[in-house]
Amino acid sequence: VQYKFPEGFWWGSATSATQMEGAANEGGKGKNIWDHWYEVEPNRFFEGVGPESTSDFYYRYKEDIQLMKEIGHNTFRLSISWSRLIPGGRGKVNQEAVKFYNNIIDELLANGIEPFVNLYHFDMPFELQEEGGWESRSVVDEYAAYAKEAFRLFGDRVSKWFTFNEPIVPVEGGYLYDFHYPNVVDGRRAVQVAYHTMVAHAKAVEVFRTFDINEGKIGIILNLTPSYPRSQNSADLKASRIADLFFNRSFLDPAVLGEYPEELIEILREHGQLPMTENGDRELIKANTADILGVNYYQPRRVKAKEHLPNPYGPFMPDWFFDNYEMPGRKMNPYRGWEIYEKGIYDIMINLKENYGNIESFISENGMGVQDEERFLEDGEIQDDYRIDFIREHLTWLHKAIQEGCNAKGYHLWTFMDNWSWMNAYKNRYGFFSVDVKTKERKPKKSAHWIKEVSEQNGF
Ligand code: BGP
Repeated sequence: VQYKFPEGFWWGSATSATQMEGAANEGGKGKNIWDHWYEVEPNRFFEGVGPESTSDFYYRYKEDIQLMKEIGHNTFRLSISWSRLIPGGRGKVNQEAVKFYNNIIDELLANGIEPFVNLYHFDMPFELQEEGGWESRSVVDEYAAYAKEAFRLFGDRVSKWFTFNEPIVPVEGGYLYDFHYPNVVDGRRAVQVAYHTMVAHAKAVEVFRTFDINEGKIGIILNLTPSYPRSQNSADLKASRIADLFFNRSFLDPAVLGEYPEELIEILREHGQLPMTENGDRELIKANTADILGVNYYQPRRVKAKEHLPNPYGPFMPDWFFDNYEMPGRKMNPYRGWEIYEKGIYDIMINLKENYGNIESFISENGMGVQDEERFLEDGEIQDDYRIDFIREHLTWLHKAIQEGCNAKGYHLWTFMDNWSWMNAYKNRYGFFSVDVKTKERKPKKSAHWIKEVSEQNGF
């Protein structure tokens, strides 16, 4: 073994309720924005395949947890569906959901797999979205109430908690770039949504601290996209710094350091975009920082100085301050179209060590989406050597970061088995296991055997 990881390293994978559970209209679950959006626009992004059954984990969790164990997982991240636990988003807890999540947690623990539980993965209960979603301050309070229920119900057995997965994505998708419900393009509302999400995070952390959860930790999962400038000239550097402020530091700083970057506040103030706040928010955010940080890393952001002036009458956008830059010769995932830059994982970790108190962290998502993966089928098994290479290269950089003192505790692949996705239904396959969309049959890919070996020898 050339690359040995620290003892107790977390090997596993991640998923989310909407993408994996299925049973979207069963077990007393309420509607979330994805159920709704699919109902009204089934063909816009979803190719006519909705979230109603996805990978059917709701009914097959036992079998799936055996497969997790079989490939050496010692940890697994899932999310609780707010609209399943509390249909409508407020009020009464759904006992069928309690039973379901209890079963999963107990089954994982019985198989030596520690559950990492995330409270929110893009899935606002539809009724609360109708009340304004994250634009509404009362939804923030409902979220804190939901978090409290979850800690009360499952906190005796779950000790790793996360408030949000990639909270910037609903801001980008829902309020800036039109790829998540409610498909609004309005910078001011985007800022308000981002701010309220952070307040919600801090409130949930505050509630968490009132519970006596044995060695319990709470944190947040952020998709960090290191920002690389085209050149070292001052205009490119500035563009890259501002992109970093908007897309990384807008959540990373308040979540870990307890305060927003001064420069970000200045930019928003200058453009009249500061959000509405309440007395006490600043102290709340300051006092309730994360214990642990999940890092989702897929691709970097390459940035250059703005070449054309933005339309001054258009809505305020982060894009006023930079252009994206397609670096010649960059390595692309040929099967999906995202850049692959393995060293990004190292740069993120070094940044956390140097500027964020070396907070305890782990790679909570990293993975390679592949379209038409069936074409790699040989002798009944998908030969995903490209995925093995992808994981190995990223792990090599993660290993180097750990060698240099970074506090990285684990690696979770996105995802355990192929699942339904927000923008493209089943187009991009990511799993260690393939899933037949019709029969739901699971089959290991070559990478499943490989990761089993890696997890068992704690390195490669
Ligand atoms: C992340 C999300 C996941 C997952 C993944 C892959 O941003 O947290 O939910 O979907 O991206 O992206 P996609 O499914 O769009 O290929």
